[in-house]
Amino acid sequence: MNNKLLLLTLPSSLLTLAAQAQERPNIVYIMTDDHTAQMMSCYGNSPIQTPNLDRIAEEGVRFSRSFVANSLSGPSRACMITGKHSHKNGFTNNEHGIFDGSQQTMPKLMQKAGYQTALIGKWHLVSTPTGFNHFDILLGQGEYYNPTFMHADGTRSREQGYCTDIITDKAIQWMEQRDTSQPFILFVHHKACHRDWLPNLDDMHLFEDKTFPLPANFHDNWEGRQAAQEQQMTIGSAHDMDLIYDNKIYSPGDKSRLSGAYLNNVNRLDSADRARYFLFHDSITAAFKANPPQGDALTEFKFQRYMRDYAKVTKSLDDNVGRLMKYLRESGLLENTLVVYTSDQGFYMGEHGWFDKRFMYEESLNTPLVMRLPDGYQRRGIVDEMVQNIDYAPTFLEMAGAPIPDDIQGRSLVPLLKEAKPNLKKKGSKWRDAIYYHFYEFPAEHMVKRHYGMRDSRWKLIHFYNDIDQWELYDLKKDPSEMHNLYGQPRYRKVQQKLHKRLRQLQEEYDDPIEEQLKQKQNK
Ligand code: SGN
Ligand code: CA
Repeated sequence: MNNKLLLLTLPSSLLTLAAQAQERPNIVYIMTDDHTAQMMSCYGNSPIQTPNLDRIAEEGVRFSRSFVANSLSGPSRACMITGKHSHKNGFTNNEHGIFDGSQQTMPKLMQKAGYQTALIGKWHLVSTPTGFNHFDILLGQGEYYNPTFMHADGTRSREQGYCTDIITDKAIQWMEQRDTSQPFILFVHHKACHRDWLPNLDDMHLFEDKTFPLPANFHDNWEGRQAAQEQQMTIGSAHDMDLIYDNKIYSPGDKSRLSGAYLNNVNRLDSADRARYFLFHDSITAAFKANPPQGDALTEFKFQRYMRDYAKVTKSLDDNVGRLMKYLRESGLLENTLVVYTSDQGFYMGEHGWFDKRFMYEESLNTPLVMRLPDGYQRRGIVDEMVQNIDYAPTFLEMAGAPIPDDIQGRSLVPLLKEAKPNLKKKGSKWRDAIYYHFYEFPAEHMVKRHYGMRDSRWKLIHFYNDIDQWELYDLKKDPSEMHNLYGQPRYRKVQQKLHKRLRQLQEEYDDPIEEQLKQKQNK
């Protein structure tokens, strides 16, 4: 039977479904780990080039104010997969969390709407993924070299190669053999650029003659910010940034807090590659040991090594995103596909003297977000409206033509994306004026205290609690690097009051019980 005849014989409900399947966009949702906007050239001021990521923005949109709800991997992933803040989805921190996969999630709702769902790469939510027709995931944080994957049938295998390449290969393979009668959503979730920034061996030599500029506040002394003073994520601290694990300064027999972890990771390479890896790093170690830097010079040496390794890992990531985009282009899928590129949070590239994330300060509250839009979505260029990772779930659902359940807390971005010039002043289409944030993982690695807060287009109010009770207030217009805590200064009394009120409203709107919990604790 030819196709036309086949269509004529199908009942009309099936015909509608078939037509819908063709019209509804596919979604390729690429998410990286710890990739930050300061290291993505379309965001400006990046010391490295990311041409393939930039191209997504050039052909689509780039969000200039894209935030997470909780700047840590598992919690961030739980927010995006449920469209809800951490206190609602229950996964508040990496160290004690197991994601309750029986709850409502976006992949399950997408399946219900007739989408095929697949997840490749980092998952990090501990429980077995639910709502996916197919998954192939890294264990926990995953490994850069010859990583082990857990497959959908529960079996595990160690695969030969570099993590970012393998995840891309698997994503393409899945699209090649998918059921083409249905639209799909594919999560491509990389380990790159997470600590300990182990490069693809072919990229090891890159950036070695580059000197990265120090951020202006690299030598911040955290005056007026107690939580910042008490963190453990400082590049200059021998405890926080490990010369062996993080900076790869190692000769056989050397030991440090994290040297065992370093060797475990590198020893995953087979012997020829391991020899190649050490041959390269031995010369850097020898030069270091011949003339070991001290004090600030040592801190700056560690910064340069950190930046180079991060840049190498990011180069491979950008190449692989290019490879995935080439596949989408050449297979004819691109025009009707929403391609999202984002990260689970931002990262400090030496700002305040730090690496890692967690704080509600701009570098890690922000996360890169660019999208190439499917047919029928007209918006292009920079989107300045404040968006958050709880918005992805409702966005994907609306694009799929599926209903958005009332208990989802994020907002669909479709109204921002549909028209070239959306009218957001119209009654009923006003966009949000502030976002809410809450970080819980304390006491824990890096020792960033618990805090919550709100940010609007100009101001930020943060409350650090648990073992302290400290407020911070920043004027992002005058002090974008958040060096001057204005809280309690008489000049800012009015604005402070206004922000407190808005923060309270946000906590009520999102139903975060923290204020009541703190009050109860005080009364005890
Ligand atoms: C690991 C890292 C930390 C990092 C957390 C969370 N330490 O524990 O530096 O903050 O992951 O990162 S390491 O010694 O194992 O490298 S997250 O992105 O997964 O939340
Ligand atoms: Ca992360």
